[in-house]
Amino acid sequence: MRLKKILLLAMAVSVIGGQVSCVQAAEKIKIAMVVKNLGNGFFDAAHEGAKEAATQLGDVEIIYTGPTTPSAEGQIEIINALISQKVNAIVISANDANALVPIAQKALKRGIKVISFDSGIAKEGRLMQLNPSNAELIGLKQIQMASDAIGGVGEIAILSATAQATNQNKWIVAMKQALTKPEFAKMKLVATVYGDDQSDKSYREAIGLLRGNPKLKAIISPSTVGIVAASKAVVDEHLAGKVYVTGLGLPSEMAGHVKSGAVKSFAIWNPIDLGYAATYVAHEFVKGHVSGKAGESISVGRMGKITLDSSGEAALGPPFTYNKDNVDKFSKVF
Ligand code: RAM
Repeated sequence: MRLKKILLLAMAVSVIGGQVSCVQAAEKIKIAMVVKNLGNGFFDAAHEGAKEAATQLGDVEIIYTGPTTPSAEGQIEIINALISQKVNAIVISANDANALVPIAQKALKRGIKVISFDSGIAKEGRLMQLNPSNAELIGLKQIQMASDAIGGVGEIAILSATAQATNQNKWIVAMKQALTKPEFAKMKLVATVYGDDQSDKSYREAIGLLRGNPKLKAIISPSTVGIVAASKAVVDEHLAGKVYVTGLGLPSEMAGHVKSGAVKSFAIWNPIDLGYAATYVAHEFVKGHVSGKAGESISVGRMGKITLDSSGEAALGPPFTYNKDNVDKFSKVF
């Protein structure tokens, strides 16, 4: 009975003009989304977007996976397994730009389309990198928000994700560049620490920043995990209204901290859209519609088209700013 069912499902038998033709039911395109780590709300939202794209495309199966803590080693193991599973595409937010290149190249040699999104793999290990937005803009935006919160004067510190994260490292470079602008001359970056996108480590690092730098005025966290932990640390140390936290956060996780007074404003792009677009991109590569050449335009469903630059990268729109006036509304979305 079960066998009969399987046979019926797997084969469409049609009789055309006396001829019998057996058509194998089309297998779905397997797209694996490999995130920095599981249990991160940012990637859960990207997964939502991937599922939305898969539903629209109709011929896609999403395999959502990642290590429990954000490490390149964990992702290498996962990619090895995905190669054996013969997935059609891997869409990865990389924990290290270079350490993942050999395994990514192995996957590429087996015909798997490897695309990085959010946090990139070095050029030689992927067909393209999908950036959420422009890195310089993301850096400048965060310095601007810190400046607005503290009146442009005082010590600031950065609480990042892992020390190897491609995306955060690019944004830190951009923040340092922004700080050289005359309008930010009275702000001083006194420390950069790493919470590894883990709540407990980020919290401990934030407490360390607050206790070790009594003149600190702002903590910028370019990580959705770090910004929540830093806000909690500011509240727990009774420093709300004295030290301000800003950076990149999810409205759903930050609404309470806008109310607690630890945060005046923060920013982020839509992570659902990012996961959605990354899935469309992978589909376009698997279908052979694009190959990753500079100048190529790629269709990303409801989001229109994106264009590859000379480094094989493309970017979505600018980040959006949240504060007490709009955070509740958006906290229902992501
Ligand atoms: C964390 C991750 C992710 C980053 C966001 C802003 O969730 O580090 O890669 O894009 O923060």
